[in-house]
Amino acid sequence: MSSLFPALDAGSERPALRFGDRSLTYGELRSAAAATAARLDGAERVAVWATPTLETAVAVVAALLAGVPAVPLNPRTGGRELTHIVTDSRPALVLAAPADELPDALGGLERLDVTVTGTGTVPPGAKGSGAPDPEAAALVVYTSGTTGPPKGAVLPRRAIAASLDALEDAWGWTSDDVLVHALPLFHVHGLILGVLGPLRRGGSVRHLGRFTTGGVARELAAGGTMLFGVPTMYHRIAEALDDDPQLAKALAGARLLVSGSAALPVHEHRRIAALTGRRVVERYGMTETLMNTSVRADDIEPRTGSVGVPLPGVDLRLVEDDGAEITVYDGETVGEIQVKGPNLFTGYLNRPDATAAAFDGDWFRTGDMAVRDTDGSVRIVGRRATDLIKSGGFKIGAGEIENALLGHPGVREAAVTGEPDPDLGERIVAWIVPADRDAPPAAEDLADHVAAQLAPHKRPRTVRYLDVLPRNDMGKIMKRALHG
Ligand code: MCA
Ligand code: AMP
Repeated sequence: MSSLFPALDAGSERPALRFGDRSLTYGELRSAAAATAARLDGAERVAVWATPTLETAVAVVAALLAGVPAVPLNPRTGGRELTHIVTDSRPALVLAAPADELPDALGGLERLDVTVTGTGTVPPGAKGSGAPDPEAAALVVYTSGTTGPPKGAVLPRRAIAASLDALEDAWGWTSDDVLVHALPLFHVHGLILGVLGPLRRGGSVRHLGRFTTGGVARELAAGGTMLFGVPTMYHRIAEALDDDPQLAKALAGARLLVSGSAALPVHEHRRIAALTGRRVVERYGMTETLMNTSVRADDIEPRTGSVGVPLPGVDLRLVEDDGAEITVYDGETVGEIQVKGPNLFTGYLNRPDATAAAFDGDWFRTGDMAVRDTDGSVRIVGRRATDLIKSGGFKIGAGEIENALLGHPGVREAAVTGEPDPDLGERIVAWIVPADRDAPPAAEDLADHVAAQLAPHKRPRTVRYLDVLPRNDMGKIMKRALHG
């Protein structure tokens, strides 16, 4: 397999990465990443403390050059989840920016400081240089399931290359594109699409550090051509548009506005189109599959509410509950989306059981329910598992939050559901039977507890107290009976 980043091999004075007021050209990135790569030789796997900074991008590129799989860590992850991830993935080192303070939960993990001004060359024979094995693991990205702790999806180099090249085709993505975004760098969206994507094309990325509509307006007005965001970000943009003509002008001037990670509600599509004259293009993917479908940039139809057509190389089918394939494209018959293609992961780390359960033969079961319109485009209508919540574009398993809540001394029983939220898409709601009826734990206490154990985005936004949880004859909690 050839290099993942031809433009990096060439090195040049062209801009590659900009985070705030710090930036690197391709030549500088090559040199800095090679310096770090040289220090990874022989490591089996490394963790990256994935703050939204230049150092994280350099660390991940370094690991790819060295051919050492990288595990991006959410720097806000709490003790319990972090312990799980490092115990499961056993990184030899954690790569971090020199100023980062690392938590105790990383245990005795050796640290390697990543500098963006380093100079070096990749050692000859490094597994990531020359003609690396396309099946070799590039990244291990942790993702939540309905129950239990997150699982590490092992993503080979082949999947990253295939998915990014399919998007090149769908979006006409070139080296002239300047991508603007503010996504976190420990998930596929922000890291693979948002950083490795521009680098594979030889274009550039400007990361805002944290999301603000002002930052989006500023960077798009100053040469940004594409914007990537989750629906919560587009919702906040739509809210700000009325009072911010600069934002409307900046969006109107962009070449492509892309939304993903969750469904963008039709009314947000319409508000943004009405106020900017630009439509937002949706693409559909998953940690395990990278990108599956997208509305094409050159599509002349508006496609509101559609995630477009399967990307080049991706086979997609809809399947009934009994396993029968749906062959009609009638915009009505609902089935589970299954996919296969070079974009797929190789499996969950240390979890052959979960990997086997995720496949139907060669087909990966996404758990997403959809219909196909008469032209073959896909419309997602829901999810098979009600115990998976998408909040702010993050996938969160109800089970992991319930387990964390049950570890709080004031909680006797707990159930977690998702409720519609205009900003987050879904809001996490905790239903609690207190250990002591007369002294229930405060909602804020429970939110802090979950944030400290798991991650802040997994904290319940609403807590409701009950005397007893509704259960069926088998003792199973009947979540559908829980209503606000
Ligand atoms: C609040 N905070 C707390 C607590 N309460 N911290 C600790 N304990 C608490 N009890 C802090 C937060 O850490 C944060 O700190 C601040 O308060 C605000 O938090 P929050 O309200 O949760 O965040 P937000 O501002 O509402 O964030 C919205 C967001 C975010 C920016 C849209 O949800 C986001 O970045 N989403 C992106 C998700 C994503 O990338 N998904 C990709 C996975 P501070 O203020 O200091 O920050 S899906 C994927 O990859 C697939 C392949 C795909 O299809 O894309
Ligand atoms: P994750 O497992 O965090 O990578 O999230 C993947 C899930 O996000 C998918 O299985 C879908 O449920 C959801 N998703 C991603 N993109 C879209 C989209 N454009 N529309 C609806 N759902 C989406």
